[in-house]
Amino acid sequence: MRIKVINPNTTWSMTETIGAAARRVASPGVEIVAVSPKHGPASIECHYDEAMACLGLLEEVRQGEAEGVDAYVIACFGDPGLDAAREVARGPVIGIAEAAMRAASYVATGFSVVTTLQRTVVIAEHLVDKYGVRGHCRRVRASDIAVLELENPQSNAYRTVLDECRRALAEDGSAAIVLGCAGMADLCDRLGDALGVPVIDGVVAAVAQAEALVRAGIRTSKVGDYARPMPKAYAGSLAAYAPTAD
Ligand code: 5HY
Repeated sequence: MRIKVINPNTTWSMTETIGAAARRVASPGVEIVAVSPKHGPASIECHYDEAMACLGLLEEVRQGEAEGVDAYVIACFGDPGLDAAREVARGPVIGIAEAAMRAASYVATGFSVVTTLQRTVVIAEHLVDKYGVRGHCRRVRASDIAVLELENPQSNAYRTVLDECRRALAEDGSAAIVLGCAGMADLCDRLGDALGVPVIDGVVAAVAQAEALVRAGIRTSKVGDYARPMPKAYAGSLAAYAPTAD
């Protein structure tokens, strides 16, 4: 089995962090291919970043289809391009936000999301409603750390995120924490040990769910709105991205 884990931002050190987390949970015999697109934002922290990251992300899915990839993980907490990727892919495509939120709902009656900048809170809030977990999500909080500061050993990121997690558990009535950034994957185990509650990293949750779906023979439906994109002309520099009949 081959699972392609796509970090839609172009910061390779974060892709390596994500790949390491994915490999720790993958079963023997499951190949994890962790990639970033060749072009796109260094980090995704607003709607514009998300939109611009989708082109490279979808190109990685298109290439994966030619490489025989069995499932995909979109390793960015906004789950950018998720529905479009599901149109292109035959296998399951799992976004880390959806995977983490659903996993949290299995192990606690209430969870808080702790993400990065305040302006990304609304993106996670929209996903809470899209995925139907409003009854479980007590609050989406920002730790007010920039995504790339998670890659900076001098940034004290662990302490910043830990303090916000502690406030969540004290104030929100939550019994679990969802980490709101793929770049937090390497903080997960330490945070869980310090907090004494389930701390869920979306990369791990998504890889586990993707692997389970592939083993169960469950693939993305090609009927309805996840059918393949219709062939048509794309003008200008996007011509190479035009959907084809194959
Ligand atoms: C992520 N951004 O997981 C999101 C987190 C965020 O570059 N990778 C990013 O703050 O939305």
